[in-house]
Amino acid sequence: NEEPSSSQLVEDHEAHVLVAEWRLHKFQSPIELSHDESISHDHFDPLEFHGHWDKTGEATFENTGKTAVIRFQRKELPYLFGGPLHNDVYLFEQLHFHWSDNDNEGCEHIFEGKAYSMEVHAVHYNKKYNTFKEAVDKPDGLAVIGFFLEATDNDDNPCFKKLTAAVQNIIKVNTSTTVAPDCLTWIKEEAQCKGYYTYQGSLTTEPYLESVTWILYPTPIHVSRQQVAHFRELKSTPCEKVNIVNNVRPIQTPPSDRKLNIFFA
Ligand code: GRE
Ligand code: ZN
Repeated sequence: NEEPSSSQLVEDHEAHVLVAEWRLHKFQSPIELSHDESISHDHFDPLEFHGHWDKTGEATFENTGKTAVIRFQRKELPYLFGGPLHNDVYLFEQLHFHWSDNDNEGCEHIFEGKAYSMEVHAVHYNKKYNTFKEAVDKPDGLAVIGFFLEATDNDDNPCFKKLTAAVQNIIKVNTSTTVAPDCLTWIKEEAQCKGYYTYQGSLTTEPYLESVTWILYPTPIHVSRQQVAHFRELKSTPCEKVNIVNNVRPIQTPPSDRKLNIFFA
């Protein structure tokens, strides 16, 4: 049993103060999405996906004890542009998953009162801040693309086969495996030229910073029940007794003047 160092105590204290301060703000995520309560726009700048999701360089897939996360090792990262992003370039940082212990819950945002089995977050940071760390507390620091996954009785979704197979290599906490970079090519196909919901919100994990432009695609992607079940096998502690079976933040009630926009394709 190690005593925490004084610098660790100071850091923890500062982190708690930061969390308390941010909680006073009113842009917390996730929220419920509803078509009728959104401002609709028929015309929109499509979100542009640039860079090569599928070329050279491997990706690492890691069990962090809280989620499963994919990062690229290479320097040349895919990036986002256009849409609601005010002409800034947002570089890919990581992609991670949220899920729960059953197929009827597991997403963070709720769409028209319905919960899906999982939610995928592709986290990007504003290039003008140079690093994710610098960007994470800026109001225009992050852009996160969210997709819903819905477990069905159908066969495995082939686009996710490499990923769901790789999940079985990172059962132990803090282990990682390499995956082919083309395991994320489905993102472009699912998102390009489709309409989306967008609003200003926060991280859904500590320290809940209000720095995220959320871009959410409402049509769920179908995967098999087995593909979702693999994620529930991941361990959250080294003693291997506890699985990651709920990494979902509950819905946050937005203030009445919170704006939610829908952009139709
Ligand atoms: C998360 O940890 O779930 C997260 C991030 C960054 C942006 C959004 C988000 O790490 O939900
Ligand atoms: Zn997330």
